Amino acid sequence: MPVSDPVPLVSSLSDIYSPAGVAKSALRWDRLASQFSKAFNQSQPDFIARAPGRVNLIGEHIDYVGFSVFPAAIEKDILMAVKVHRSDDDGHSAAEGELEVVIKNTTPRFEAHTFTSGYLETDQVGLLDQGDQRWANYFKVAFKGLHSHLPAEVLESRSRPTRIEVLVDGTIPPESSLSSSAAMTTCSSIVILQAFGARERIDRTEMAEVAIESERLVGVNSGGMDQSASIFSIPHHALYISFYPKLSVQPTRLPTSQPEHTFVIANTLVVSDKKVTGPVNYNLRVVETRMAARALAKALGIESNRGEETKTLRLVLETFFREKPAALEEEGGAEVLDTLRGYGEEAARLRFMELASDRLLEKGGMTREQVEVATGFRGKDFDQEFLSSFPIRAEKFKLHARSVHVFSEALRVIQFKSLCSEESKGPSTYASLGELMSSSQASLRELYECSCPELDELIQLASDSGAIGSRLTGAGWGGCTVHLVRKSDVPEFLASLRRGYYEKRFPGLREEEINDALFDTEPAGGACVYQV
Ligand code: NG1
Ligand code: MG
Repeated sequence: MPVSDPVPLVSSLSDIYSPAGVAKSALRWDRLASQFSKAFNQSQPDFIARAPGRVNLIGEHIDYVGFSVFPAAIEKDILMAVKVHRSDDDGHSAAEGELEVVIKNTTPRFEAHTFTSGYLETDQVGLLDQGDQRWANYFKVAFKGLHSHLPAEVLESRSRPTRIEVLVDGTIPPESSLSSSAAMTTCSSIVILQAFGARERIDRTEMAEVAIESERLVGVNSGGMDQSASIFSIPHHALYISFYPKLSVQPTRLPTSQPEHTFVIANTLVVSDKKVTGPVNYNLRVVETRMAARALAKALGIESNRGEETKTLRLVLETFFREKPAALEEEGGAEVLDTLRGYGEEAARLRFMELASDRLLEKGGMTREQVEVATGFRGKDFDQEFLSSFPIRAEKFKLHARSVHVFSEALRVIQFKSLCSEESKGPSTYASLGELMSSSQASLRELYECSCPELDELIQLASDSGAIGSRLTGAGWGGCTVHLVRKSDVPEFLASLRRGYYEKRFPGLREEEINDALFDTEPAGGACVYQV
């Protein structure tokens, strides 16, 4: 399937759910349509849109640096049942020249929210603060982001929507690193495109780019993995998503589509809300990688070390090898050339940069003054360069550790994908995949410092219970873990995690809550619209 097509209408639920999930999902879709009638004056929805969450298999904290990642969509998703009222039909008209959006949720704790917007400007669509209506922000940012991409004749048309009614039903646990937020943004985007009759006019790449930009409006300086995964996924495939030189997606059939192995997701049930903790974790990491990029460029003697070309670690790599095309062979050393023989040029360059970071960047925490010296950005320049886009709070910055993680993780993604693409896979392939997952985890814990005691405990327990490889998935500091497990071992594996983690730490948990936190997964299809 060419992945740049407009979002397709699906013909059957089996196109988007694994066989085991279809019956259950069909029930849920029907129930949502009748819940919609209750919520909105006995009317029927016109369509249901869907966007899935994702599990990232490998490639953590490198999307915002510009390196490729390897996620897969999961069956858990956001559904939105939608009815669109237009100026030339019923009496539901908002004030002249205004669109009204009413958005409700099947989960009572997410309060209903209504907002209005002009058709030609979105100024009145303010962002909400904290509170029980905060979840609706994602719809608003999607609307704001897409607005300038909607064709003028659509916005000015007599049949433009005057009121959009939305009922949201989500099965992705919020703030658990399975990307509920990106699924909200993505699903909202499809709803808006469909409501304005613009779905065929924006291809999926543009949609993903807009969704990525939009989601930053909630205050997290995120990369583009989650929205892309939600938009492009196809069943049984992981996606090799590249951001450089531009967004591109390569579906890769997973080894788990052969019967012997599967991925299991286990949620620590520790909630990690980046919108609250961003200044001391996620957004701070983004800034540390930017500082590392400037410092590394300077240490490598890159001429233009203050321009756009060295803004991220990805760009430092590109610029360095553009200026010194022979560096791999001349200064690479045996380790680098070894990587080159196994995985090609890109992998060898990553290894080169990992070793260069290790050699050239100062180890341990650096004060602002030290970072000023290392990067050459001082005083106001420093504020402008590192502190102006998102607020952060830190006494010390760790450039060496973050940079070594980024380059080594980017290399592991290439190795992982290459193993998945191998024609014949034997036990040693799975062992290698597992090792890559485990070294990713070690790097995230020790160098990126985004694990937490519960993640470590669950991962240790998984390894003792027979997982071939285990790691945290998503941003970390809580949320979920992912494990590669032999299918025949799954029942015992689940039982062991249940006993050793959930029953111990959360004794009151109900059966369905445990099943919601601990489950095996097969990659599901991506975002779509389903005409009711
Ligand atoms: P999660 O954990 O799903 O919020 C976040 C970012 C990704 C990526 C990962 C770490 C958002 C929306 N997503 O994912 O872009 O950077 O962390 O690899 O913030
Ligand atoms: Mg998120």
